[in-house]
Amino acid sequence: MARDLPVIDSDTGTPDDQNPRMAELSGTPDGHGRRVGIVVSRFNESITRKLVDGAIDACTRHGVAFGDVDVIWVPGAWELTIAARRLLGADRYDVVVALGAVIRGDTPHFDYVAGEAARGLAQAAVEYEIPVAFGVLTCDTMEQAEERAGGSHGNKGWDAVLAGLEMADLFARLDAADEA
Ligand code: INI
Repeated sequence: MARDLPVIDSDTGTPDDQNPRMAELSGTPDGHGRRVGIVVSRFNESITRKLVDGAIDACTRHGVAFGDVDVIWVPGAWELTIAARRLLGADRYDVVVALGAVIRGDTPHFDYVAGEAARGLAQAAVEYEIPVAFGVLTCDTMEQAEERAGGSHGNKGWDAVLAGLEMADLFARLDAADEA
């Protein structure tokens, strides 16, 4: 498969069929013409609402049409996987973005919810071969979550969209290289 990729000259950064050394390809977070499905949990909604605001802002600022962004709310992070799988199976989205906030309490509940959300979302992405961005905060305290939902550590909803759009663009380039 890699043999079919364009060969990039490592000195000039341009394709160079005469001097093949390696194939190098990456995507950019270009949202033009792309459809984004956002699944977000209501648990810790004061945090997740900020994540979804950041995610929508990232979509529209990177070229996704407002009408091509859908936001689907679920009760908690545990439910993110099954909702994401519905979106992935809908044949509508180029990217699915999962947003949530799991905050550690006094019981092992945190580990089950956070662990299964991560495992389930990763597995779904691999099965469907559609990027699923992981914007689920797993924090010890509410303060840490605030810092990552538009505070001193940025907005992980925004970051998740950028990663998802970059992967969608990369996959489009890989598809084009396969067909060339
Ligand atoms: N869901 C979260 O999204 N974050 C949490 O911190 C959390 N805690 O701590 O319990 C949480 N639990 C609910 C869970 O996601 C399910 O909605 C619930 O178990 C019903 O299936």
